[in-house]
Amino acid sequence: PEDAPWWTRAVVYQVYPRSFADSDGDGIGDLRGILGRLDHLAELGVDVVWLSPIYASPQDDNGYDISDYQAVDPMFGTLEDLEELIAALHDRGMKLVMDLVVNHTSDEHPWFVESRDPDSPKRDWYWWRPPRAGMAAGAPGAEPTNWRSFFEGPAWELDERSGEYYLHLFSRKQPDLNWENPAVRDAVYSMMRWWLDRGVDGFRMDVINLISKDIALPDGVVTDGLLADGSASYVCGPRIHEFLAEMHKAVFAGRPERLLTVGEMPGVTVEQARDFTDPAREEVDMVFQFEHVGLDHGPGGKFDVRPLRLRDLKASFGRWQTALADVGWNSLYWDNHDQPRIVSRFGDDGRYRRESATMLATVLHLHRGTPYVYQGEELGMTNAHFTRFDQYRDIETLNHVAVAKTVGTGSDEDLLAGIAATGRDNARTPMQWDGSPNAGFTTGTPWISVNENYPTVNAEAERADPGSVFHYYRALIALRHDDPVVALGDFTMLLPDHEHVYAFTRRLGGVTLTVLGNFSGEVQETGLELGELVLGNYPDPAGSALRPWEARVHRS
Ligand code: TEU
Repeated sequence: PEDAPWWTRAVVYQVYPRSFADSDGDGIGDLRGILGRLDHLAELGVDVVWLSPIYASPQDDNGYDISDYQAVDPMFGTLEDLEELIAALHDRGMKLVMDLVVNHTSDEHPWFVESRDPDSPKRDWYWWRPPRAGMAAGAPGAEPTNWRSFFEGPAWELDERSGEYYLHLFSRKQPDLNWENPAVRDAVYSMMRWWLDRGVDGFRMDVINLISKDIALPDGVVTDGLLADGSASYVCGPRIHEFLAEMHKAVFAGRPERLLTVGEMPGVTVEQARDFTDPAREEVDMVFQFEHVGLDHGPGGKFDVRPLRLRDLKASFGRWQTALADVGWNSLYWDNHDQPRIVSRFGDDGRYRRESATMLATVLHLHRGTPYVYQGEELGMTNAHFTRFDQYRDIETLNHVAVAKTVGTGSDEDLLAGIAATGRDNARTPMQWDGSPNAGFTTGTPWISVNENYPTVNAEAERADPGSVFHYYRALIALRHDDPVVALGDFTMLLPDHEHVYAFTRRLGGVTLTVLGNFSGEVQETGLELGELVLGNYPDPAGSALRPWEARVHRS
């Protein structure tokens, strides 16, 4: 129906500015580089651009450690460049969503610098605690809780000046803000309004479900070694709904234009997501959940990679489609700057790169929800396939390698295999624009190596080939814009137990779309009766069976 929010028919494109396009030859992408590539985004047909952080930052976690929320880091350009980008996107009918990183700041943010002084009024803007009772500051195990951080090691760092520890769920240069303090919340809301007043159209909210902690700060259950998973004390904590409702009232209420808010929520469940995205609760429009991107993690965590079982993926996505069918809304993603590239992860990035990339895109984009396209996904860009430790840049990977080498778990070969399969740098190699040196990304030395396949996998080659991944994504995005069944139809999973075929229907107003995806390199029978072919990733008409990595959308 017409009264459905605009983002039910929209597709969002994520730009990772550091790796998108470099305009000044310093080897790092920047805002003027993005300005020079808007034709690509317009031709793709996306509606919204989500920018990963471009704020002032020491770049400890590539900008997810912010030292000034209202300044553009000189490496990306100026506030004027950003305002020019906002205007240019609006001129083309596109919107701009900023990345909001307010669970933590950089330790170089003036708020934290001041907070280090135990007598400052900002002391309580962060989580400061004395050593564990009866233990000396700095002694092993003296941290206030036994939680491990997402980036290895304890989640508490001792500050000699006060002899107290501060909490950092991520790196020690990313101290957690204390959201219990209303002064912190007011400062965040004021900054958000400042950005909306500048014409920004919404926010992607970084780990926003971690901002409410159990103020008792209890220990977690130790499973291996000294540190524990403390997530029960901070994932969707006690006041999370209260804080998001307060934020909505303080920042978004009363603003005429329809804005977009998407909360990144590691560990969120479908039940919780129903509440977060229930429009009546006015918290967020949609969330990024993490179930499907955990299905290939073994008992050792993300770097202990196991093959995907398609039935697990269908069960997970099916659960999310069912749970949010009548209340709330799904986001739909394979790739982002934290995930390996999907064509290498769940597809075949060799012989069947084009077929598997377009099959994966078809299955995702035909679900009910708002699809997110990560830069390069529309080109079928693949994992980096790095072979040496010195090619990696990401703090998560570098810390993982350092700890693994210290404790001596696994050979270098195993370690390299794990980070090559699932390291975040896979998504962070430069965007491949053309076959010229450095794939047209920079005239300088890129901050991270360009993928060696850029001479064949690049936007110029994709644009020239009518059967390319790029043109297929254009067709998929156009289908969502044009066909209300794609945006608003219901969802029914078919063949739930089939090991290799993903099949489902979408229905609205008497129209049925049947979507099929072959997640294998072999021919697969489905036995399904099918209507007219709306879209397919093989050039010639389809027979009854699905060819290797074939995707089809039929209408009846
Ligand atoms: O990611 C949060 C998050 O959960 C990821 O760290 C994820 O768990 C991990 O990367 C999977 O391997 C957000 C940002 O997207 C990420 O880039 C930041 O590093 C992190 O928060 C801290 O801001």
